Amino acid sequence: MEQTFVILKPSTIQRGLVGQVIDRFQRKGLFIAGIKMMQLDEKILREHYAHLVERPFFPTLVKSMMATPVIVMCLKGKDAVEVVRAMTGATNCRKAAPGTIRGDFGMSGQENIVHASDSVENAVIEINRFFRPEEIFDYTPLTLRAIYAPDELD
Ligand code: IDP
Ligand code: MG
Repeated sequence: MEQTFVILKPSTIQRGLVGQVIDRFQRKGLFIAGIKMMQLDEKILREHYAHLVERPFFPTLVKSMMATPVIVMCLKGKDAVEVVRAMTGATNCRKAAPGTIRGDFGMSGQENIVHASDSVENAVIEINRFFRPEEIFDYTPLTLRAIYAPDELD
């Protein structure tokens, strides 16, 4: 099954929203294949946000992402990348639709609760960037057969 990568950003840690955000992913039927708390540094953020290094807000973004440790997660499910991006909502929380994580929990463009991989290719790169292979677990949840129809599990 497909895997995607999520970061619970420092503002989410600061505001005590960790449980509520993780609960949404679990309620949806996504499984946690990996999860840990870690302190990000400038090196990993320059790789992770390489597409933004030239943008004027980049130094502020880096500082914000290093403000506290973050929680990184590898979530698993059918079409997990697309599903999690849809649950996440638009980048700017003020524009994100109600019902999405950013739409329900935030008011900021920068402090937007979560990062979520934007493609299957980037999900693979990001999981390998933030996790060691032995930190990603392969197990079969008992609820799998209740969450999916048989032909969706092939
Ligand atoms: P995404 O997180 O929705 O994929 P990206 O364009 O990849 O959006 O930007 C990465 C992160 O950089 C955003 O989640 C947000 O925290 C921050 N960011 C993006 N655009 C802006 C901006 O215009 N001002 C401030 N921060 C921004
Ligand atoms: Mg992005």
